[in-house]
Order: sequence, then structure tokens, then C-alpha cells
Amino acid sequence: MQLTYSAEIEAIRTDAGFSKPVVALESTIITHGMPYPQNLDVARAVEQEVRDAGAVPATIAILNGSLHIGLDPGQLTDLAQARDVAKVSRADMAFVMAQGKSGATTVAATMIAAQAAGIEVFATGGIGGVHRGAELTFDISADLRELALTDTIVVAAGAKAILDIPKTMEVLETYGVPVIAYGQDEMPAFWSQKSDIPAPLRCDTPQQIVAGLRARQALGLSGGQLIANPVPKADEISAEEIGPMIELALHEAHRQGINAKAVTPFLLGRIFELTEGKSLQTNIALVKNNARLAAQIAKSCWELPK
Ligand code: PSU
Repeated sequence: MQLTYSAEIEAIRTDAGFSKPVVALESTIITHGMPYPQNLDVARAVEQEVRDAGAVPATIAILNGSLHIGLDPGQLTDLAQARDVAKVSRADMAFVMAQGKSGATTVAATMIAAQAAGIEVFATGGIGGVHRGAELTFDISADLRELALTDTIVVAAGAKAILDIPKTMEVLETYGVPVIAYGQDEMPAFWSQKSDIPAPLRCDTPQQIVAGLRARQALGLSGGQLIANPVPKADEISAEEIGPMIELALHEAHRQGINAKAVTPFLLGRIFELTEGKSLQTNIALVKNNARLAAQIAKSCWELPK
């Protein structure tokens, strides 16, 4: 696949890969997950977290048909302000590229791009999952199947709490995806540290995560892993506080007939309004926290190569 690299990534490319640990970052969170101008500040701050932790950030997006591994500062600024950028996943990324269009990559598409570029670790906010009411709508994010298929470690604050977390866990189990809570026994719930849902696996250090990854590879097992990293306590919104607002936003989405790819951006936007901006502050804090952990995991991957 033809990939286009930012100057920062180009500078560390070698025949064997990269001369420094790299962390992939997605772009749908910029175009569809947060409002401008906070989205641009966050995109820059998250890249800086990765650098401060000793790795190199590669924000991934499709610009005019080219799959970019790392965005230069001007490209990041343009993307944060762009309107009508497609939200691309496995099903449509190749078509957006073939037609010379631009697209923001979701978790699924970013995993594919990271694997193509040889990047093992990717940080985001929260993965997509099984939507509430999926027994009727069948609305299940393509992110879950991607975790089954593509060999990228995804660091997220769990699945977004707008989703049905127990059903999301069931699907991940069916797909054989390791779901690892970081430093606690239960799954985090995006804006909240706790969910009362036990985590299938727990790791307490980046080294443990990478030891598990290498053991999976030695067994010949393909597919990704989800590292569920709880939001820092000081930044969380408790499940009791945010729960009623999620219910209200879901009710409105249903009444307005919002479906498919529009559901998650609609819900995040409404919860931002209902919490008077607090959900965004928590979202920002958890993404930065995930970027820091992803950088540490990337460094451990580096110390324990395949
Ligand atoms: N994390 C965030 N905000 C976001 C997302 C992740 O903090 O907006 C994006 C990711 O790109 C993820 C997408 O893939 O939400 C899920 O969309 P859907 O539910 O339509 O699959």
C-alpha cells in the first residue's frame, strides 16, 4: 500500500521500520468526536503527550486520496476545521482513497493503517461497540470485528458508556479479543473509572502487556488487543451523574431517527451540551492518559521486539 509520511515520521523511518517507538492516533475523534477549536488543541496536546513520554506520534487520516501516517502541523489544523470529511471504516476506506477524497479514520480504519505502516500501538478515547437496543437495530461498531482481525494494540478508556458494555464484552469474547483492564479488576466505562463489569484480564505494567502480546504472536494468534485504561480519578464523571444524561441523549437520538455512523457523534455532542462541557473535559483527560500509556507500551514493544 502507498503510504504518505509526515516529516516527523519520515525522519525516523528505516528499512526495518522505525528508529524510535511510534504511537498511532486516530482522526475521527478530531472531526466527529469533538467541536472546533478544542479538537485542534486536543489533537496537538495528545501528540505532545506521546513525545513527552519518549515516543513519536502518527496521527492517521486520508487526505485527497492518500493515506497519511502522521500529519504535518498545517494538515492537522486544516483537518480540525474541515467540514464534510467522511468518517471512514474498513468498508469504505479504500473507496475514499480511490476517489481521491479525504476521510477521518475511525478506530477500525486506524488499526488497518497502523498495521500497514508497521506500528504496533494505537491510542484513542473509547472504542465503538454494541449499541444499546442492538437486539433490534443490529448496530454494532465495525471496531469490534477489526479488533478480531488486525494486529494492533488499542489503548482506550473502554467502550464508550453510551453503548451496551456487557454486550460489547460478549462480542469481544466471541471474537477472541484479549480485553485487559489496566491496574484494576473491572472494566472502565469511558467517562467513569468503574463499571461494575469484571475485566477478563488485568495487567499492571506495560511490560506485562507486551509479554502477553509476544506470547500471542508466538502462538500464531492474529488480531488486536484492547487495553482498557481507566480515566484518572480527578477527571472522571461518576456513572450516577452521567447515566441520566446518556439516557436522555439516547432517547432523543431514537426520536429523531439518528442511525448508523451518525449515532456516536450525535450522542457525544448531546452529552457535551447536557453536561455543559464537562464530558469534553473528561474526554480530553482520558485521551491524554491513553496516549501516555500507549507511549509506554510502544517503548516496551521496542525493548522486546517480535
Ligand atoms: N474516542 C473518542 N471519541 C470518538 C471516537 C473515539 O473519545 O469520537 C470515535 C472512534 O473513531 C471510534 C468511533 O471508532 O468513535 C466509533 O464510531 P461508531 O460507534 O460509529 O463505530
